[in-house]
Amino acid sequence: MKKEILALLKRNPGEYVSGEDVSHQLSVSRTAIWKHIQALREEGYQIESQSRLGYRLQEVPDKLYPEEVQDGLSTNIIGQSIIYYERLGSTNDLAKVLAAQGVIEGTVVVAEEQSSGRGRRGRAWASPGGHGVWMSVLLRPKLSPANAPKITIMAAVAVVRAIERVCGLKVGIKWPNDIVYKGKKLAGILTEMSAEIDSINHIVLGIGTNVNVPLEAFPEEIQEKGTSLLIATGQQVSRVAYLRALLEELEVAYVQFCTEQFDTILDGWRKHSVTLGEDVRVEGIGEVLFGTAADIDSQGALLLRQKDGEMVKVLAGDVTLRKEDGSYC
Ligand code: BTX
Repeated sequence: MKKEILALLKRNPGEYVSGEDVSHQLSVSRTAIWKHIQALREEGYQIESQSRLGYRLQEVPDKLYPEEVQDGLSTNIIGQSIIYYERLGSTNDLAKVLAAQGVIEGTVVVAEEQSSGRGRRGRAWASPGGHGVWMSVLLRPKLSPANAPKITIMAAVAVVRAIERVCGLKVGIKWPNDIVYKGKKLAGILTEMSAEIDSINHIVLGIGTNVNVPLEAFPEEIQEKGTSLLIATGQQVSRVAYLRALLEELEVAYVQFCTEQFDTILDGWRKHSVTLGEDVRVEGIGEVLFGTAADIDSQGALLLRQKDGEMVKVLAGDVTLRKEDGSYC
């Protein structure tokens, strides 16, 4: 009922809706309306009330509430169910628990703040409250586990497109999972999988985007290497609009992925890559490789041309680009 009252107020922007009209249209008592209005106010909605005129929605809070994100959301799979928390350890961790409980594909977990946000290989992901979009999506592709790295590639393309859509900023992708702007990290992707030998049970795709994170909200050690849309554009970006765009772009890419149109995704990836053609250092699992990033293959692996001309395939690792002075960053 609270949602319906909010929707009714939104359908009448800038106008008063009388208690009588709400009561009549939604078949609810005036006392109940008042209680729901109070609850909405506690969530941060500014609703004016005038005894003869009724209620008027004045301001929507800057929160990633499901009803805000789903308002106008054009997806069929991703984001049909959104689970919202003010504060959570890690959205990926909760999504995994929910996956085991059998929630529907496309379920999204989002938190204003993460107290133990995770990156790859046990690294931490700074997730200060109210500034970013820290979210995870549950996917159940009917494919073999070998396809999982493609999900990260797919997500990177979706993030870049969503950013461009909401604020016009052209950002780059550094293989495999970094979204960068002027060499600094703007967003990161953590893909985690539960699988049998030959089939994926589920994938939890976690994406952290520094949307309105001011420099001082980053831990000191990240201030040098991290950036945000706010820092890059000098303007606040609507987190709700960004999350909605991200869910929509993810769905477009996911449908392509599931219908074997990965080449289309790869084309998008190549277009935004800041890695291809560069001399790089790749820290893989237990080895460090140097060479030129030649391409990515149809599985999302990086093809590295080493000095002796030999081409090696790298499935996972951290890439740093060679600068003019010979150092890597
Ligand atoms: P990664 O391992 O590629 O990057 C982690 C590294 O990035 C850290 O060691 C640190 O140097 C740097 N870093 C940490 N926080 C930030 C930040 N906010 N901005 C820029 N640089 C940072 C990247 O892993 C994958 C990140 C996924 C995060 C999402 S958020 C929602 C979901 N839940 C969760 O716990 N993780 C994912």
